[in-house]
Parts: sequence; structure tokens; C-alpha cells
Amino acid sequence: KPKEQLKDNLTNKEWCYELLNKTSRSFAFVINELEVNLKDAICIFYLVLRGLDTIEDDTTVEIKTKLPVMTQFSEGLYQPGFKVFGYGMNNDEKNLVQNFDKVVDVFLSLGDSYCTIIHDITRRMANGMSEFLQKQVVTLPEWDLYCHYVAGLVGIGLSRIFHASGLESEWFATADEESNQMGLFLQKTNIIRDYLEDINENRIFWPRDVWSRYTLNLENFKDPKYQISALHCLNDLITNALSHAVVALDYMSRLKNDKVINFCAIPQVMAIGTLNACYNNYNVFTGVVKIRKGQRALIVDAIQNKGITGTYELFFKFANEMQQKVPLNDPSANKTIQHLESIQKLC
Ligand code: PS7
Ligand code: MN
Ligand code: MN
Ligand code: MN
Ligand code: MN
Ligand code: MN
Repeated sequence: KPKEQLKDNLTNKEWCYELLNKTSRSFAFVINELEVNLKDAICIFYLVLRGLDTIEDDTTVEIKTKLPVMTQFSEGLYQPGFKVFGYGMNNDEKNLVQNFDKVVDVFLSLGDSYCTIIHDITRRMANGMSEFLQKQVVTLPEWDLYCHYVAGLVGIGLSRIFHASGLESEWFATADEESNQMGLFLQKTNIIRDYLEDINENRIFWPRDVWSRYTLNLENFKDPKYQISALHCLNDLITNALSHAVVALDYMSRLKNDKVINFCAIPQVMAIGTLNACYNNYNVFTGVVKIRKGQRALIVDAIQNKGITGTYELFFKFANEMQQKVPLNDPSANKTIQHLESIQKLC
């Protein structure tokens, strides 16, 4: 059969899984391993939020055009045929929002408890994104609030989905603070690592109250003559992100289902590994600092084979590696070491 014809014959659910594989760099793998019922709910949750993020991220559309689209987005989940045109910075994102009716179709086939959770989180995230399209991230409480909207809420929604599936305990239904910090740990790591990508797209997610203590203009850090203050600022934000690790470990220690442990722990370990790779590393300001393919494979392997024990071992290893690199004259050194020691004591 020609390729085109095969594509036309996909069910909406098959189409959704195809889009999941195309639009997510790291989640497709861990989602695919989950038990069927949970897997469909989380695949749809991912695509719904990826659709919303496509609207948030599209810098070619004016903010006043986006705002009503964002506020109506969550209602679209209950409207068969709902699609969005004119958004997407690449073909996969365009494809997703232009054919969003396929996601809505599968969404409506999920159990009611899943629909309610996904709808509630999507509405709250859209409102939060709208708020921050109209203002900058200035203070540290504002940094936490932006990260709550775009990632903490994902954690809260996922915990409710785990509980609703019956695979995880009652505790997850109301663990909003812990779930929020699971999200904040990932989001802050993403924002720290994406300094260059974001600033080149005219977007700033580094909180001004922090970077303004180290430079007058965040763009200065791209210039190696500002290397020392750039590294001090970077290490300051990494220290802030590390403050969530202890709560994240506590959250993960309460999980029972092996596949859910993999789903939660692989991204968290990748995050502390990324923070370790970024720590005191000027390459953050000149390119992309990533965990190498081979190292990623070792992490996935350790967690798949040793579960929560493997997770603790890797948190210990990365915390320990980071601690060897703390320069004594770094302004955040004491705090950094405190956080790294709390992590290692738990492991
Ligand atoms: C529903 C799995 C497990 C309790 C699209 C997973 C973008 C880091 O910068 O794609 O756009 O390239 O690299 C994920 C907590 C959310 C937080 C947030 C939803 C963990 C729209 C992930 C994914 C909670 C807003 C993707 C937060 O990074 O970003 C599902 C527990 C989407 C989680 C965005 C970021 C996620 C992110 P970029 P990435
Ligand atoms: Mn994005
Ligand atoms: Mn975004
Ligand atoms: Mn219950
Ligand atoms: Mn990013
Ligand atoms: Mn990215």
C-alpha cells in the first residue's frame, strides 16, 4: 500500500500516538510503557497541553489575538470538531492544532474522571499563560507562579490521574504541593538550560530580580567578557531549582506501580543530570548543553531495572558530581552545598 493511503486509514487514536511520537522529545517513550487505560489518558493530556503550548509559543501571532483563543481553548475539548488555525512554529505543531478534532474525539472517549481532570488543568494553565503573556517574570514568587502554571499544574493533574486509575493511592489525589514541585523541578531546569534558545527568540524566563543582581542586561551573558557574572547567575538559579529535589524524591518514594515510577523518575533524573551538566558551565550561554544519548540510555536502564533504588542512586551520583564542582568563591556556594547535602543524606 502507498504511504498516503496508510495514513488515511489511521484511527483517531492511532493518529494521536503518531503525533505524540512526533511532538515530544522525551515523553513519548515513557508514556508508551504505561498500562493501556492510563496510557491513553496521559497521551491525550500531553497532546492537549502541547496544543495549548503551541498557541503560547507562537511569536508570529499578536498577544491580543491569542488571548481569546487561549481562554476558549479548554471549552473546545467538549466541542466535537474543534480545531485551531494559524498557529505552530513547525509542521508537527501546525498539524496538531489544525487536526485537533482528532484529539477531542479521543478525549471524549476517555472516562469522565479523566476528562474532568484534563479540562480543569487545561483551563487553569491557559489562564496562567494569558497572565504571563502580558507581564514579565520579575520576582522569585513570580518565577514559581509561572512554573506552577506551565508545569506544576501538569504534576497536579498527573497525580489526580494516577489516583483515578486506581494504580496509586489516595495520597496522590490531594498532594498538590508535592506534585507542583515535581513540575517546578523539570520546568526550572528547562528554563535554565534554554537560556540561549529563549533569548534568541526574544523570550526571557529567567527571573529579573535574580539576573539583575549580576548584570544590567541579560543578553550580556552571551559575551564571554561577562563570563564570571554569567556563571554566578547560572549557579544561583541552579541552586534555586535544586531546592525542589528533596520533595521530588519524597513524592517518588510513595509510588507503587513500576511503570508509573519509570514515567515519573526518568524525567526527574534527566533533570538533575541536566543541572549537573549545566552547573558552572559557560556553554549554557553559547549553545545547548544536553545529556548525551549514551548517558540517557544508562539512566533509563538503571531506573527500569532498579526502580526507586536506581533513582536514589542517580540523584546521589549527580548531586555528588555537582558538589565537586562548587567553586568556593561562588556567591551561592553555601546554599548550593546545603541542598546537595540534603539530597545525598536522603539517598
Ligand atoms: C502531560 C506528560 C510526574 C508529578 C506540553 C511532566 C511546555 C517541562 O520548552 O517539551 O516547550 O520545548 O522540553 C506533559 C510531574 C505542557 C511537567 C511544559 C505535558 C511532572 C505544556 C512537564 C507537557 C510534570 C507546558 C515539556 C513540564 O518540556 O518544553 C505530560 C509529575 C506539556 C511534568 C510545557 C514543559 C514540559 C514541561 P519546550 P519541553
Ligand atoms: Mn514550548
Ligand atoms: Mn511555552
Ligand atoms: Mn479515591
Ligand atoms: Mn524551553
Ligand atoms: Mn524545548
